[in-house]
Amino acid sequence: MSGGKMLRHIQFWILAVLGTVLLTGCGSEYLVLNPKGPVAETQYNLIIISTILVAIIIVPVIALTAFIVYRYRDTPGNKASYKPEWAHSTTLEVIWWIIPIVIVALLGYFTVRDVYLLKENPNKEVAPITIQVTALDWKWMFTYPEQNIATVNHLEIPAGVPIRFQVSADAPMNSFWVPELGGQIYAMAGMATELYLQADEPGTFAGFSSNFSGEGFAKMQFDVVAKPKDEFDKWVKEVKGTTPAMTKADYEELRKPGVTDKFTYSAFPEGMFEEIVAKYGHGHDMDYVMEKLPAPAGNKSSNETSLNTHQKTESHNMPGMNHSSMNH
Ligand SMILES: [Cu+2]
Repeated sequence: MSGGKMLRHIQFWILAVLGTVLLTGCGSEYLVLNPKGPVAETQYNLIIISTILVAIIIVPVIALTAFIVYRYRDTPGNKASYKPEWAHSTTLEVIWWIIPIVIVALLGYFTVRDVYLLKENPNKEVAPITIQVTALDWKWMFTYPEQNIATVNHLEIPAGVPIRFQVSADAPMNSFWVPELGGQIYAMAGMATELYLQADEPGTFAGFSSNFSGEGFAKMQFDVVAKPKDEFDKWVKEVKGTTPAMTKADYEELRKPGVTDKFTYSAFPEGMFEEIVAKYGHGHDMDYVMEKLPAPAGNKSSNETSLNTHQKTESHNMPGMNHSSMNH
């Protein structure tokens, strides 16, 4: 087989493999590759752009490696030219510096652009609703400050409306992830991370913790049910009329390590999420936390309440937290 013929063989196999991958498409089991909202879509596009940019280097390098091994193999009668004195080529130097520089610049441009884009409301035409997410051992608690309802291990959202999630933890670190709606964000004690997600159409989407957190980790799953706005409003009304209110004692029970079922509450103690965040903050990040978490309407003193509660309670009892190794 000549070198040219071999190269054509290699090209054939690369095209065959790429063709198979592309034509097969993605089954619905690949959640990340099936975006169901604007955030997941932006991230999906970034994955595709990055893969193509990276393939510009990887595919020729793999093909050339195979070609060179074959072309310069040590067999009698190999006609490939042998140039032991060959040391420098300006043309080649330019090629293998310029191409990576352009690729890295493009990767950087698209990544930074999307990272900043996704920090903001992905749907400027619609006002977002806020949902507070608290990772507990080993369950997810969701509090809706605007509706004053709470749920555990399940989430209902209006479709077509951006959701501004504020994510914290009253437990070791977890990670809040609804792959069909967007990438994960860490749930950490003492701070509230922010994540916008939106489901374009009604549907049920799987939610996970994507950061291992111990014994009950595998059960830290929840469904996100997106429904039309009027059905969501109906659901809120129903919750208000038919479920119990969460008390502080209920919460203390809930935060004990263990696996639980789904729960729904018609109310929750005012400022509870802010208190959970403040509990572990002991001063360093408080300005930031409080600026991000304005006091609920009608309770102007809740910030102070949170701070006082924090100082009195277990501000340094975080399991697994090594304060001496932290930069305070
Ligand atoms: Cu500390």
